[in-house]
Amino acid sequence: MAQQFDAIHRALRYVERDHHSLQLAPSLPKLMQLLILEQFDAPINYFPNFLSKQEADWLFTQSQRLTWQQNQITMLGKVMPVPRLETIYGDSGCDYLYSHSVLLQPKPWTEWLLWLKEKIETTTQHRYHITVGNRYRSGRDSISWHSDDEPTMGKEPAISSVSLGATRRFSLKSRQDSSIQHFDLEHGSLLLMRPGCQSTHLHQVPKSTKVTGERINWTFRPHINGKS
Ligand SMILES: O=C(O)CCC(=O)C(=O)O
Repeated sequence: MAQQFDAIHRALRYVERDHHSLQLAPSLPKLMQLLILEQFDAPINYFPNFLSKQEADWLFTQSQRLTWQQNQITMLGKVMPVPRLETIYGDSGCDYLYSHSVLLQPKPWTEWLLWLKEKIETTTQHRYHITVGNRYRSGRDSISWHSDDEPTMGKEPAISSVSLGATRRFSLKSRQDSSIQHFDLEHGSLLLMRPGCQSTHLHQVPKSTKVTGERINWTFRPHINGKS
């Protein structure tokens, strides 16, 4: 108990000192990570052990067996490859266009993605109609600052994100004061970006020279044409 108290004290001192760059490292006890999130009223919830190790390993292998593609994105009139691989599954008629240039057309749900969707819906109490997969082959792959505000998701969507494989840093930037918080997203974890998060914050998964392993991320999203 005394030890836990000590750790919490140390974390809070750190938070006071450096609250513009709050870093939640996996080495911090989970309870403390939650406490710090609470303190900053971040528009997210993090569930580090959402999946068991066995479930996460199995889902990672299943995900790797799917067909992935590298899409092209147009930015400022220039066409370039998206710096990661992508795929999408979901209800029919729920096409997803992002950055006005990349159109993703869902394949029908697999059994195991449906299982994952239902598990997430039970935990978060939000409904989802599509899931976009991001495959980061190594630390060289990334997603840059953005918010997910495509009109097909409806107003103020809740977005749930499951991480499999290598741990990657996820950064959240306030639109109001540009303060940035960093979170390390671990194998088998769930990150919920609550309604409102997309209008108050931007997020990214930056490139990293330290990460060599592969990570797959599934973001579950609502869609206005959703059937379920
Ligand atoms: O890989 C992640 O954790 C974030 C993915 C993301 O930001 C997105 O798909 O919009």
